[in-house]
Amino acid sequence: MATPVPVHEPHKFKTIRQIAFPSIDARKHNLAAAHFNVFNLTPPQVSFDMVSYGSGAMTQEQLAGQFIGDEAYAGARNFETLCGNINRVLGHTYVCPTHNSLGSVKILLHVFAESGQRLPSNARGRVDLHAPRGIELYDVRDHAAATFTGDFDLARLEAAVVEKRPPFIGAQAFADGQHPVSLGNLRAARALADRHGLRLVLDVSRVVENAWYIQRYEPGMGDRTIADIVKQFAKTAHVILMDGAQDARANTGGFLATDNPADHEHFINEIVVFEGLHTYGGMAGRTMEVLARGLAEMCDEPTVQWAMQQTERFTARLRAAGVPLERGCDGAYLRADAFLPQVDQYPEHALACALYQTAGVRALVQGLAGRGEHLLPLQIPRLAMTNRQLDQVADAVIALHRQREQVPALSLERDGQWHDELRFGAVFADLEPVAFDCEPYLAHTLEPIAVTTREQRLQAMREAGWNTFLLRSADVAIDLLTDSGTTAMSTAQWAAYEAALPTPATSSAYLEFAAAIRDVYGYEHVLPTHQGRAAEQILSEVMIRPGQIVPGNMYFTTTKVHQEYAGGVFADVIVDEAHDPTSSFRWKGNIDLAKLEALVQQHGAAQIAYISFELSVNLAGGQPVSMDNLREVYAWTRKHGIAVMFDATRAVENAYMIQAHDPRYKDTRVKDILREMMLYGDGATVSGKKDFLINIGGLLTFKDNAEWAHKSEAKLRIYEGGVRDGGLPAADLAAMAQGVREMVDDRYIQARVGQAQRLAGWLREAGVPVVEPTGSHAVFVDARRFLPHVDQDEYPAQRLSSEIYIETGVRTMERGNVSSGRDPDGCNHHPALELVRLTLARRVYSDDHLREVANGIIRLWQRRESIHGLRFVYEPKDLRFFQGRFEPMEAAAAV
Ligand code: P61
Repeated sequence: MATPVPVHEPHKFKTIRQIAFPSIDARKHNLAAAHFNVFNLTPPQVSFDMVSYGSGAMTQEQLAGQFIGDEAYAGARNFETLCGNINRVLGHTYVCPTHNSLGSVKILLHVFAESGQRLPSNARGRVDLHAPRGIELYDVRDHAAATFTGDFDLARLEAAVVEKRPPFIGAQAFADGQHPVSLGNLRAARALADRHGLRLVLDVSRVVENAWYIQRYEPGMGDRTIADIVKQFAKTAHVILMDGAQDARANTGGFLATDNPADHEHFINEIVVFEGLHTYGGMAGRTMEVLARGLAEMCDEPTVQWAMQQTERFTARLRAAGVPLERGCDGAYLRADAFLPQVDQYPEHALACALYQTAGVRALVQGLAGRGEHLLPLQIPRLAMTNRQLDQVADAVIALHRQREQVPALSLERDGQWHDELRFGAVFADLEPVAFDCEPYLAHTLEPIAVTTREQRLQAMREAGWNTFLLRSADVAIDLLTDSGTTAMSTAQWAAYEAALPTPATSSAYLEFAAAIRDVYGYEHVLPTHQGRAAEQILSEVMIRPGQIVPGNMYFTTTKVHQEYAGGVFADVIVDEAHDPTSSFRWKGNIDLAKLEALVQQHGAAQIAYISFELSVNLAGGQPVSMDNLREVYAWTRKHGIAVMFDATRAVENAYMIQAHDPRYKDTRVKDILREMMLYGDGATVSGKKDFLINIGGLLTFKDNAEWAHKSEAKLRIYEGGVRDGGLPAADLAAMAQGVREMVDDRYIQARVGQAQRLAGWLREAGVPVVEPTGSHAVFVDARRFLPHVDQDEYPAQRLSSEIYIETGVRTMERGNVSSGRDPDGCNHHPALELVRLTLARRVYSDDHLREVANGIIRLWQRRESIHGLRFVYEPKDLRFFQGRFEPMEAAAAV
């Protein structure tokens, strides 16, 4: 049996590349400047570039390979790796590397063919390469074939071979991107070639996608693996050639390979003339490594099934709406002439322009013009897009199809032989534009996630003492433990990281970071720290006199510990609604001014160290503070001479909640909302591992008080590092500076918070009790209502988080009785909130991952009575939730 289609990506996003969303006016301007030929548009002008060549997401293994290029002129190690992998995956012995498949074709034709010959093939696309050389491609594809439309018509092939005496027979896996070939037919073509003493030359650039068709549709092949079929398929030919930028997901590269040493010798004799040397063939060492690793990985069964599912889904959605198309191996090939029957000249260009105008989507027609095909490919960049994005692109095409009659023809202004040469003029029609609200980024590199069985997970949970903190990441499929430091960095952040110049003095990266903070917060003094708790320590030591009260809107573990270490006493002043998981009050992060007032009455203003004001209150469920509350608290503190210190760890998320739920701010950019919020405070600590979109880093910042900054710097030197780096390398500072710029992008933050809202919605629909309203960084499941039969001293949230892992491979975090600890008298605190936190890493998971998270939890909900409690078998004194170990009550009862 073939692997079932995975329900979500078998990987997560490791790094991302941001997408631009030019306005409709900008798009019109760009189109005119591009002479109405979308070939002339550049990526920053395009939202979704629907091309699959060299645009796929690499794995992190491939990316790592990029850094171990052996750039020796001769005999590079990477060449040996490449040869080994070609041999293993494709079964051919002798390898001749080339710079890409054009290089391979160049060598091939030079060695075997000459002008005036006719070459039978199942593919026509390569006519572009043959015609200019005076070699005619002769179509012998079986046009009557039903599924394997790329099969040879063997009778016509035989006739062609006898009559034309071609130099060889050309074959292409997934011919022209649309026509899969059966293994049986390819073998028959090979037999025919052998009978006539000819070589069968096979382009395997899209062999994986072809193999999927064989596995699915060719009788008797359903139980073979993709890897097995790929090898059989490639072995069937005398000579293979491959373009690295297709199935192997390199950005370039290629090769010819054969088992025939004489042919190989011919190839490598030409290589020195046309491509390079026989051990690099026009590829950098790193390219050979990326290609070699891509080859080794390209047959991974779940990945292939996932990618092909995307193509199926995309084309099915378009088809269902009546869009005329041919299904390709990597997307939908729109039939522009049927789409726009009113346009008789270059309908594919008219369609491409209309699609760009309405949606910023680029579909590219390439090669020789005037072939009379009028197909406009909408190819899916391999593994780079989510289903949510693909659905929205499909919907943009469907929206255009509905207004197809309005799409104008283009007038030819400059003719040419090739599509990229053409220039047009046009008058814009009033086409209804389409807006996207999907993730504003693509996957750049991928990281595999664990695939485990239930038995393996149960075993892992036992070994972890029923504590999700003690699980190995390698055993976790979807990790919702925390959003702290788990971000996928952008390519722009990596670029800054690489470019940063190290120094223990003042780095340019620090200046960039400080400028970014001044820009988004409006605060003058910028002190980097290695992460949030380090900033909290310094702030507490500088600002708290022993015995002083520190009022705060709910505690956070590390914040409270540092306040207490400095001699302060934490006082909770959050509104009562925050402690009630069923209250749907919108601003549960607010401070109750009456509680503040009471503290001043009781202790006097001088006894208040400062107000510790957290934005998007983590332990309340990621609950926002309203702008009104920020203003009121600030005004109140001005009367009493008390400072306001924000925990701005998730301030951007709070700003987004204000935009989404305070009608006065619905048209204000998140960046401007944040700037106003920060006006109502005097300083802030930040765990940069959240909002700042980085894996490590933190910040202590003051609006204008130079004395606090000076005192803090003295501590920074002792605890952290230099005053301009806080112990962070310049590289991390540079990535953080770029993250600060990216975090205030409205589309990003909307997509992020939208994920939490959708996940909560799916759970709520099924009756699973979740904290209301849903916050911004996480969804909190209410374990008290989920497991009402489990006593709070048997740790229902801890047990529920363990069961979620065993059921689904999803890791979550307890935030309840275990986290909150014991009173001095030894009794558990019994907090009002007994929760399991499902925390969303930034830019890492898709909706499909989260849908599966919801499904697993819903299955548990349906059998909740069978779930019991836990008891401690090892209980550390401080912060026991990190390292505590448990056993199930039922196990304890059985003894
Ligand atoms: C988290 F179980 N948060 O949410 P640092 N302030 C706030 C945070 O959310 C925060 C810090 C300060 C974590 C990590 C974590 O008991 C725990 O950069 C609002 O982690 O030092 C961290 O920032 C501290 C999880 C921290 C815990 C402590 O997952």
